[in-house]
Amino acid sequence: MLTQFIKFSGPLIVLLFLASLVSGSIILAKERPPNFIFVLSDDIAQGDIGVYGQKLIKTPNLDRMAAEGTRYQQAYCGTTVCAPCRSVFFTGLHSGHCPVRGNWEVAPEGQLPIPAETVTIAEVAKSAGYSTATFGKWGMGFFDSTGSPMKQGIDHFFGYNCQRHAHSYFPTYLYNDDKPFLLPGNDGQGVGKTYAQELIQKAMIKWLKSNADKPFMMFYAITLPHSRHEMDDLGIYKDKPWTEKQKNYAAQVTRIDSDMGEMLATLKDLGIDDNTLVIFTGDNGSSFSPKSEIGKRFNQANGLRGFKRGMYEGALRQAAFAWWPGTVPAGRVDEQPWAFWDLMPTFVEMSGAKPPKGYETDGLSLLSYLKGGKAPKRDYFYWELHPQHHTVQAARWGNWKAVRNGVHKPIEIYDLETDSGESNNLAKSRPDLVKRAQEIFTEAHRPDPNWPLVGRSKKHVDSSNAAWKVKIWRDKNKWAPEGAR
Ligand SMILES: [Ca+2]
Repeated sequence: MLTQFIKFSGPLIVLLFLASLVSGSIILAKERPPNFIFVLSDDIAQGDIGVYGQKLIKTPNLDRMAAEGTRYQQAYCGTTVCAPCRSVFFTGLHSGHCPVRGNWEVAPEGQLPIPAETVTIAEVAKSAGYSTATFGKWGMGFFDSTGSPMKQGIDHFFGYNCQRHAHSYFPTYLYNDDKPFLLPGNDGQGVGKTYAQELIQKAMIKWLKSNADKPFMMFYAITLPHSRHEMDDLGIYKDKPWTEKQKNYAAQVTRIDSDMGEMLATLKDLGIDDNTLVIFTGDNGSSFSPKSEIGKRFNQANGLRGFKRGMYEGALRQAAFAWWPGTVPAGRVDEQPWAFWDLMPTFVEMSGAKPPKGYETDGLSLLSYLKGGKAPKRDYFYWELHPQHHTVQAARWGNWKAVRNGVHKPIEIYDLETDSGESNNLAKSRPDLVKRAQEIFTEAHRPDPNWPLVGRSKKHVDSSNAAWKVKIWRDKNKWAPEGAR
C-alpha cells in the first residue's frame, strides 16, 4: 500500500517540491529590495534630448525611456558644477550644507574630499546589504583621501577619479578600483585609439551582469558630453553642414543615448527591469551660452535663462527620467519640482535601510511621487555655488524664485508660473518676497570656513593653483602613473 502510494504520488511530491521552489523564489524576488541606478550625464542640457524638443540630435533610446517611464520638467540638480552636484547626490545635503560647494582642485590629482564622517548614499546602501559601484567621473576625493570611493561605501569603481583628468576622452590611463591601468594608443592630448567611454560602458555592463542576483546601487557618472568633445566616430553626423565641434557634440549626445539603450536592454535581458529604478539626468545643464556655437545650433536653452555656473533655471533644471517598469507610470510628464538631495531619503525608503549613525538629509522621499503620486510639500529649495569671486545663491518656494548673483548684489525675484524664462524681475514691487528670500538665504547657508560667501579661502586658491600646474605638466609630458600597465 505504502509502496503503491509512493509509486503513484512520487511525481506529485516532485511537482509539489518544484512548485514550492518556484513560489519560494517568487517570494524571495518580492522581498528583495529594489535596485537603484543613478545616471548623471556631465553637462547634458534638457534641450539636447528629443522628448524635450531637440530636432537635430537623435536620442531614440532616451525618448523611449521617457515613454516607458516618467519625464520631469522641473527636476533640479544639486548645484551647477560637477563636484558639488555629485556631492549633493552622494550626501543628501543641499549645497548650503554639503561639505563640497564648489570645484576645489587638489594636487596632484582629485578634488576636495568628502570628510570621513559624512554618511553617503553608498554607505546607506551597504547598510542595507546592497552591492555598490561607480562608473565614470568621481570628483569627490582622490584614493589617498577620505573622499576615495573605496572609503565611502563603493565596492567597485571604474573610470576617472579626478575631474581635470576627465577632460580627456582618450587619456593615457584610467582606474579600476584604485589601480591605474594604461589605455593603448592614447597620449591624452586629442583623439587616440582607446575611447574611455567604451571601456567604462563595458565595465558597467559587466558589473550589472555579475550583480544581477542581489540588490545593488550604481552611480553611473557618464563624462559625455562635457569638455573637449573628442570622438573618433561622428556616425550619422559625419556629413552634416555643421562645425566640427557641433558634429562632435551631437555624436556625444547620441553616444550617451545608445549606451543608455544598452543598459536598459541589459536590465530587461537579466529579468530585473521590474525591480530596478533607473534615474537619468544631467549635472548642471548646458555649459554653453544660448548664443554660442553649440547653444544656438541646437537651441539648447529651451526657453530657459542661463547655463552652467549660474543660478537661473537653464542651469538648475535638468533633463530627468525615472524608469521602473510596472512601478513608475509610463508616459507621465510631470511639472512638480524636486531636487537631487531628495534621492537619499528616497533610497532609504525604497531599500528599507537603517542608515548608519551620523545620517542626515535636507531632502524628502520621492517614492510615492515616483510611483505616480504628488511631490512632497516643502518650505523651499536652496542652492549656492562658489565660483572664483562671489557666491551665487538661489531659492524657490512655491512658484517664487529668488536669485542673488553675489552677496552684495540685489536679490532678484521671478514668478516661475508665468515667467519660467526669468525675464521680469519683481523685486521692486514685491519687497515682501525679497524679505522672504533673504530669510531663506540666511537660514539655508551653513557657515563653513572652506566656503566663505565672499571670495575664496586662501587654502582653496593655493590648492587649485598647485593642482592646475601639475595637470598642465602631466598633459605636456603624456604622463601616466608609475606601475600602470
Ligand atoms: Ca558638469
